[in-house]
Amino acid sequence: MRIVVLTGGIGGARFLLGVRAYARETGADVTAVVNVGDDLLLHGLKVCPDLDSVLYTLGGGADPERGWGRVGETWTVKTELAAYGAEPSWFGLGDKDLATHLVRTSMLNAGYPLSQVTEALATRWQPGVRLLPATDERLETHAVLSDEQGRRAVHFQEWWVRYRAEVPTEQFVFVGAEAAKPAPGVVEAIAAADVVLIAPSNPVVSVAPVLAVPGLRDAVVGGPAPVIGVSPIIGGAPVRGMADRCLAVLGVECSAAGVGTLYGSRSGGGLLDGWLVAPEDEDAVVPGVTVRAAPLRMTDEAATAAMVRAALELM
Ligand code: FO1
Repeated sequence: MRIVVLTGGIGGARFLLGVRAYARETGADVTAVVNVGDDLLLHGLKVCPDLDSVLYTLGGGADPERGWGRVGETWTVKTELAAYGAEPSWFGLGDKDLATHLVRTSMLNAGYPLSQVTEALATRWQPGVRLLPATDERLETHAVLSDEQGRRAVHFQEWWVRYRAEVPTEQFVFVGAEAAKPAPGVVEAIAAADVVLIAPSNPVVSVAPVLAVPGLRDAVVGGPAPVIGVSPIIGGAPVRGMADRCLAVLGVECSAAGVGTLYGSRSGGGLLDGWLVAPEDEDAVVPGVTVRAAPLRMTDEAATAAMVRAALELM
């Protein structure tokens, strides 16, 4: 079986642990199409948080408490930058993590596209799934704020990390999306897939920027494979992260039904054929979409693989 997963964020990386476990059991082939909207240029370096979360999580190098960055990290460079008063001081790169950004940036500066750079980084981490950025082009999620300083756009990371998503926000924009193309292999993988899974990632700032790449959404919606989503909301609260604050910006209820309805049914011009929700949300109704319930807490790899099996039973 060929499985394509649209993913982003730490929840998405942890979901991939379960997809990989399922694939190891069954011989399935997995391609992860990863959000790049969180990416930023910092101190001259290209940082790709969602791609790195997948590499580190599947490669056994992620910090289990923070979820992002490397386990056993040290912060000498961050301390030295602070001593120079270098900004931004609200976003920290660990010493081990920095090596990834140095290698990536050198390769990008040498002319390699992000997809090839990611493949090169994956030779070290051996994630066991094929990892593709949604696009090789620069695509950044920005938040449009409206506060006492007026109306202005800030990078997603400033909104998320500096302001903890607690500033009056009008909308999100995916800067560069119109000119972006799906990375090589993305549309082909979707066209050849037996199923497309939407990871329990943040629908607004992880999945939406992936689908904003022209041609990518059409490949999923118009493709032959059933599209099954897994709810990132359990009992009205995000499994992790701040999806509640992101959904509030869109005026969407923070519930399994709310997110399912935001994605919409494929038969009605939306995305989904099936929607997997937690037992707490078994009464959720998404018009035109088959809804099933199964435990959705990704407590360990076996529990996450069971989630994946439950999602695939919706096919
Ligand atoms: N999150 C934080 O809350 N504070 C940080 O200083 C921070 C640094 C950072 C560096 C590299 C990286 O790959 C991720 C980092 N994150 C940090 C996590 C990141 O902001 C978000 O969790 C993701 O972008 C959301 O998926």
